This record gives sequence, structure tokens and C-alpha cells, in this order.
Amino acid sequence: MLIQSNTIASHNDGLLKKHQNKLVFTVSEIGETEAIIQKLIDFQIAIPSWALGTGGTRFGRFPGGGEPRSIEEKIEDVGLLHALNNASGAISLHIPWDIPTDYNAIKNLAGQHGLKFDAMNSNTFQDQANAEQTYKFGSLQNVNKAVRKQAVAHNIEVIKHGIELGSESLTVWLADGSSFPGQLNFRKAYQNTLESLEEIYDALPSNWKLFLEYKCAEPNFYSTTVADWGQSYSYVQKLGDKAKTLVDLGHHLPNANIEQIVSILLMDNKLGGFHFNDSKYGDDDLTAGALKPYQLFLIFNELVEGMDARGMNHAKDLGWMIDASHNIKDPLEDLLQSVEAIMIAYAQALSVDRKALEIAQQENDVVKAQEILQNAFRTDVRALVAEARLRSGAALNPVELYRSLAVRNNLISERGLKTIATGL
Ligand code: RM4
Ligand code: MN
Ligand code: MN
Repeated sequence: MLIQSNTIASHNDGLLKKHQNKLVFTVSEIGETEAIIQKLIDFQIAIPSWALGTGGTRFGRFPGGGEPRSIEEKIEDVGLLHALNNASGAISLHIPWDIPTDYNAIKNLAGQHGLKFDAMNSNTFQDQANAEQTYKFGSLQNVNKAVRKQAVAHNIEVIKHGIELGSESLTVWLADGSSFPGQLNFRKAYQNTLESLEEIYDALPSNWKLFLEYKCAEPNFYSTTVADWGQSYSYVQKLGDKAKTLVDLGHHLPNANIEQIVSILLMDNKLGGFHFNDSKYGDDDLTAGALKPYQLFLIFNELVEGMDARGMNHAKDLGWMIDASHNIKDPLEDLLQSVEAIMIAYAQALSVDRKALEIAQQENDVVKAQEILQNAFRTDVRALVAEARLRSGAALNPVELYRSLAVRNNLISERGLKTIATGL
């Protein structure tokens, strides 16, 4: 299904008056908004190919129908999102869930939808059919050299696919760890992992980055070999300039101060990118901003401050991606909600009065500092985000338009009710 620009234009016409009234009010509240709107127009958040189908839990899966059956259909789904919000201009592939066969055809298709290929993801947490070695006891950390070799070769294969598609980064997330005390020699597991990562790093083209994602637990429940930002930092520091830490919001121990982690990584030029989602208990992979919008804002506040301090390009210099799983919502609607929440947090962070905050910090004026941040958080910036969409030909209200066009029903009639997307 394709959404035509005149369909979007007539949707926008119907909402224009109301939108303009809101915008006038927001501009009067914030003051200078043109620079913010331009940054919002430029900002793109990559969509993970594995979030386009129903995730399910280990207890059950309830497919909603019309799930993409191939990499081409996944690209089409992201194309739909991008047409609606003009903020989802990239797709992140996971190998071997999305093995490209005809690179040129896939690149052309992505180009038609205005999409780029974001980070490539390797998978050494599942055994593939016909694989000689098993990852039951880990991949890059494995005590068995043959397993490590297979896992390294897989990552290099993923880089090769990515080169063909024009991607410029590899995300490595390892399920490696141990489930019981005594199972693993932590030091040897670390050293094996480092050695394996070095081999992967050596295969990176000069313009590529390697993102090393950490996760405190799951699927192993006693130790994880890249468990937290300190451990990821320790590896990426040794690997070299092209290696950076990737922060997935759902991968921390409860109450971790993620905004502080982000600030320090950024300061040391070791922050690579993000996986946005929200959670209450663990790696819940819920819609970004669904539970803790203030935390999301505080993270963006540090990002904006830290990126500006380094003179970085907000849109290009870090990898922005959603990593979510949809069990009871339509994945496409949920992704639209996530992108919206991320954009709102970013817009709020852009509207923080930084000079005043700096003075308040310098004067130890704690009350004032809190007032400044909370004032930005409590200002309704949705009209700015909508204005950015309007100016770039996207929909004023993407979820509403998605529903009024009955996109899911269209996808079901095109693809069938019982289609299953590859992924988790
Ligand atoms: C992991 C992690 C990775 C993702 C897999 C599917 O928990 O977040 O980023 O590739 O899930
Ligand atoms: Mn992730
Ligand atoms: Mn995760």
C-alpha cells in the first residue's frame, strides 16, 4: 500500500485551522521556534525490521494480520511510516532474519520510499538451521574456539551485506553470559569476547562504526558478558575510535541514571547510538515515552547539551533507533507513537533555556534549575512536531490518518491474515 501526497494534503487541510491556533500559542510560550522546527525536520529515527511484526512473549503470540513476509514488505511498512511522519527515514536490518538477495533491487525499493539503511544487526543468540556450532553457551565469549570463529564469521558476513546496502554501522548485541555461578570464568569470557570483537573490528570499512550494546540480564540470568555501560566502554576503548557504546533504554538495572551515563559517554566520544523503548520491569520493549516521558526528556536534555558541547550534528552523528516489541498493539501504530514521543522529548530538550540553566548551576540555584527543566518538559511542544511534519509533506496526525485509511486492513487484504514476520 502506498499513501499518496494528495491524501496527506487533504488530511492536513481538515486539521490546519486547529493546528495553526495551537502553533501560535506554542510559539508565544517558547519564543524562538524556527531553529527547533528545522532540527525536528532533519531528525530521523530508524525503524528496526524486527519490530514490524507481532513480538509475543514466551507465553504466547497473537499475530494481528498483514505482517510483512519479506524484507521488501518490511521496507514498504517503514515507507508507510515515513510517508506519514517524515521522521522514520531508515530501516535497521537484522541478519539472518533479513538476508538481502538482490542488493540493487532492495536499494532501489528503499530509495523509492526515501529510506536509508541504518545499523546492521548480527544475531549470535539463536542457532541457525545447518549451523555447525551452537551458541547455547555463548558466541564471542565461548570456551570453544570453533564457536567463536563461526560467530566472528557471521558478523563479518553482516558487515558485507551492509556494505552492499550502504549502511555504515554494525550493532553487536550479545546474549553471552552465564546462568549459574561458577559456570564461567569472567576474565576468560571477557578476553575471548575482546579477541573476537577485535577480529570483527578489523573487518570494518574505514567509514563504519561498531556499536557494542550492553544488557544487564536476559537471556542469561546470572551474568552478562557485556552487562553495563562500564563493560561496553572497557571493550570499545580497547577496540579503537570506530567502536562506540550503544544504549538501549531497557537494558539497565532498575533506577539507573541513564541520562548521566549518556552524558559521560558523549563527553568521552564513546556514545554511538540509541535503542529507544520504555519499560517498567526489564527489557519490556514498550512504546518509547509510554511510562517515563520525563526520563526520556532528561536523556534528550543531556544529549542536546552534550552534542552541542562537541559541535555535533544532532541528526547525523549518533545512531537513533527504536527497539521495541509489539504484543498487543498494531506494530505500525505503536511505532508512530514511539517516534512521536521521541520527537516531543527532543523538541522539549531543544527548548530548554540553556544559558539560564548554566547560570543556575553555577550559582547552585537548585530551585531555579528544576524550574527551567520542568518548565520545558511541561510546555506542550506537540504543535512544533506537527509543524515539522506539515512542512515536510507528512501528516499532521499520523495515527489518525493511518486509522482513517484503514492501513492494517489494506495490508491484511494484500498479504493475508496469517502472515508471520521474521524476528522475535
Ligand atoms: C535484544 C537487544 C538487541 C536486539 C534483540 C532482538 O534484547 O535489544 O538490540 O537486536 O533484542
Ligand atoms: Mn536493543
Ligand atoms: Mn533489548
